[in-house]
Amino acid sequence: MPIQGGDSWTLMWIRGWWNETDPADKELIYNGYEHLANHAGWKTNKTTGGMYHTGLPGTFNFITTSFFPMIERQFWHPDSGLEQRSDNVLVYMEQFGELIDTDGDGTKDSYRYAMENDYYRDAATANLLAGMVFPNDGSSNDVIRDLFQANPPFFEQHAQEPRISHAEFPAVMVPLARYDASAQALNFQLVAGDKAMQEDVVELANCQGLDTITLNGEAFSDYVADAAGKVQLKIPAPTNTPQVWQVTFSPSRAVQI
Ligand SMILES: [Ca+2]
Repeated sequence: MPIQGGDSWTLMWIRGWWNETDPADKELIYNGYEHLANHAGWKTNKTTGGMYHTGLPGTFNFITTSFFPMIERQFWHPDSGLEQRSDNVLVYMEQFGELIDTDGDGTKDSYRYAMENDYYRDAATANLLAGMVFPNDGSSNDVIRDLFQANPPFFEQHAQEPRISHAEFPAVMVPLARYDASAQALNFQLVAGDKAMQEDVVELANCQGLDTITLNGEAFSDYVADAAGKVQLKIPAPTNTPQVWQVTFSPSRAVQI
């Protein structure tokens, strides 16, 4: 059984729509992962010490390798007895990382993984990002399946939660933003990007029932909130030291799903 680009594509996505009412169905896909994890096509790159996959045709090597972190996060678990390869895949891929200027203004605002003369630059970058988001300790095994098959669907579970709806990227960068549903708090950080800030506003959405806003632990009042839950925060110019923001909500805030 060869392992090529299409096989890896299937392994990454199949649990999203696969029925799995019969345990044998799940076992079948798991066997595919086991085959890939143990495949003789894995090689160690001499330059970086990282790991990459080789197969037939060789034009699929880069894209196949890029699928692996997301595949491993869906199938590897501590009892599997299989060697984990994701960390080494990321070590290998880092040599292809490059900063780019996506809007032509002379400032490099974005990052991607680009192997010279390879058609799968953007797809490989997307695959790697998908894999990096989730822990590789067996706690993410059902992430793709839950994304597509959960009831209510994943996007509806979080659609009504407070969030940042606008920041002046890349002048203002958001290294962290997470709504903590149990604490009813939106936590986020802002740092300076590669341009001077022109706007002095960051916009939030779904902020009905807003209670307090703090910046670095101090009460912050320079904002406008409307009845529709939109908030315009008049932020001080960000620096390389993160501004630590917290927005809290009254206990009566209704979370609609
Ligand atoms: Ca730019």
